[in-house]
Amino acid sequence: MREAAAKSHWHGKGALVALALAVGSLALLFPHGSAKADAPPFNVTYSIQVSAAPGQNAELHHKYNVGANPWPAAFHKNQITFIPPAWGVADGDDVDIGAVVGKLISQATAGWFNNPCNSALNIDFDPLLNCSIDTSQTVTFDEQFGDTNTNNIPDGCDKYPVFLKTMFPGITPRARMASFEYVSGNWVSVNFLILEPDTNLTLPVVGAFNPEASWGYLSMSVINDPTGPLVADQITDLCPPLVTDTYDYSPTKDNPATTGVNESGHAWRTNPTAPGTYTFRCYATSIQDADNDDIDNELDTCPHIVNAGNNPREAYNGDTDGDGLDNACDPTPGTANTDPDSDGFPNRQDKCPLVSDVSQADGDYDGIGDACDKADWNNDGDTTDPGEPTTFNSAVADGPYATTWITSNAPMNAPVGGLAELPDVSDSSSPSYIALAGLAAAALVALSAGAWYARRRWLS
Ligand SMILES: [Ca+2]
Ligand SMILES: [Ca+2]
Ligand SMILES: [Ca+2]
Ligand SMILES: [Ca+2]
Repeated sequence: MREAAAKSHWHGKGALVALALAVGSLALLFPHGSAKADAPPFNVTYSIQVSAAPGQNAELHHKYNVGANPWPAAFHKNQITFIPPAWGVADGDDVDIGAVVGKLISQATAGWFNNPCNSALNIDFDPLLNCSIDTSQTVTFDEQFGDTNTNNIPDGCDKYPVFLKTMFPGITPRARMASFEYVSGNWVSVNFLILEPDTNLTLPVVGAFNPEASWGYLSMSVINDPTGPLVADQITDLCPPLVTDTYDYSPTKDNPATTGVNESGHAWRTNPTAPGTYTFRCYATSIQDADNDDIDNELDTCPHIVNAGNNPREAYNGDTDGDGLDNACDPTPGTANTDPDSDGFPNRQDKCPLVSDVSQADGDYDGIGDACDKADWNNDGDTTDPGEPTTFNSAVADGPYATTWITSNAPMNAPVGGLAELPDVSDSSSPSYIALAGLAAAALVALSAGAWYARRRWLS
């Protein structure tokens, strides 16, 4: 079942950075719109830190956290953060392609080789480069990692990844930041899209997402190619906790790989000129939970059977034979079989553990594969086989999900004596150190387990 998606993204390496402090703001967490009261716990925090005074070029540091306590907690699926419209946000065409504009440092929790989801997985995407937004010149996922024009900038930066056009048809971002890392034998890409305020999107499961212009620029990330085929690999689950630190540098830095070219010195993020209070917003949704047992579909090997006693973080918990398939839907709960349907995807990774589905297709993005996203999983004429749902509505994606909006009212420092006091960014106690705190996030939509944004795709 599920796994696939998310997990993979994270493949790789990395290390996470700890966050700095976030001071000074009030974080509000409130439900919005279609918030689902019965969704599994979804504990998200977000903070943002600005490193300089009004009017200055300044780094933005976003820290996003999907927590583990209380366990169980759902992982996220969609995440969009907003940079207030008063900020200066560079147009990608005004900055050199290949300029170093930031980094993403993450610490996720993974299950490896069908084992429980309890291993730290660190991945750094460093540096993030300013990359082309010319959607008429594209590369495939695989082509991103080449360098056909030998300019020491990956082709996925020189040209626009075609899968982003598939995911966001008709949309040209204001800017794109990307990083390409070779991790444990696999190439991994992350693409951050910065979209103009008021850009309308269609999100998986959620549907239409129409932000107000006053919320500011949308920022979100896409790990690997969510539109590509899933490939069985060693990471079989992703789950909370997840901590990510994303830095938007300003001014830009030189790319040391491009000899003879100095990409430094461009404004990338500029603080508002006026002191005041600015609101950062983060929108996040969780993965769904079809059977309301507080284990989200991506992690629940029995997504249609309540098995709340199973803890997918612990070996043999609710899984007597330890094969990754919970007793609640294991046809042979006392005899281990890590891939009973012989489709190459082990139980914890398989979107349908008991139905062979090499494609792992999941058309409604609910984390349950098409092959078993129905009352009669195996088409044998009855609906009483292990794992088959007792009630089922094929018209909707399975299960409630949590929707969270988090806002952070951030006071920008007032000028001192009529002038903004220059901050000492190495000293967080400096009176002009501006920090904005809040819950939830800055930049990634996609670091998620959801099939749509997070689907894994590795080079073979
Ligand atoms: Ca279940
Ligand atoms: Ca089992
Ligand atoms: Ca299967
Ligand atoms: Ca499905």
